Amino acid sequence: MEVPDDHPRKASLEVRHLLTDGFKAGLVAEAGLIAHGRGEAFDYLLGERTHPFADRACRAAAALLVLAKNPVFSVNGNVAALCPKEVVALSEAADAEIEVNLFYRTREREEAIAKKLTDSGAKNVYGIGASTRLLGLSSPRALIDKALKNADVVIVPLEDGDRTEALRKAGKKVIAIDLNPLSRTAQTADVTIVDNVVRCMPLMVRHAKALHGKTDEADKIIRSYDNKKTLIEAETTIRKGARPA
Ligand code: PTJ
Repeated sequence: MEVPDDHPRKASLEVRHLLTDGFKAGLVAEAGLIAHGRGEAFDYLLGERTHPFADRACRAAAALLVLAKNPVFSVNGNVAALCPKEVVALSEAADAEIEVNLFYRTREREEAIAKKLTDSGAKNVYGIGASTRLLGLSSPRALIDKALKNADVVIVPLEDGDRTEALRKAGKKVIAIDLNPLSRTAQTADVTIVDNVVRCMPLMVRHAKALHGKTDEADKIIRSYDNKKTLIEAETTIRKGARPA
């Protein structure tokens, strides 16, 4: 359905339609629609805009990617439906591999998501039929492609907290994108971007391109970055309620 131009919630409804279309196309899990609604509520309280704390986190995330040897981008159904082109752009800007990693894992969804990503320009998509397990995690999210087990930095948008904990225990740095600063994922990650994935992905691509090859600068950014401060600023902003830009 075409949303009329003068509808006050046009942008939000169009993003919603990406999810419902993604559900019909077999990319998004039923629970993914519910997860999006939760995200929308936090986004509303954030004024549906990118705050300075999120921009700083995007820059710190880009710095981690510049310093990484084997970065991996974990993609689930919601992310594939919302921003497949930006996933490809960031993976190219950061020399990161892309893996499909699902909570509600079926072969059909793995393949539909991989196809969406290759149709959007991805050269390689890992994780289809993955059989290696990440220790300390019993959900299907534990399955990783053995080609990626040496990942040192993992980007996990819209994740469950237990995978982030397991990745950190395995010695990996985790970049989370989560509109809820109180979630276990947000609290456990090394860098948490409290912003809508559709807004912060283009920003991360810009930061990753600007920092490409600048390891000294990236190192300086990481040393001065404080994720606890980001989370406190995000929670304070939500509790006060931010106005739209
Ligand atoms: O595709 P699958 O099978 O891997 O399943 C994916 C879902 C999303 C169903 C699964 O990961 C899940 O249940 O996620 P949760 O535990 O509901 O967590 C989703 C988190 O992402 C919540 O904290 C939401 O606030 C947040 N969120 C939702 N939409 C967005 C978001 N954060 C950033 N941008 C969004 N658009």
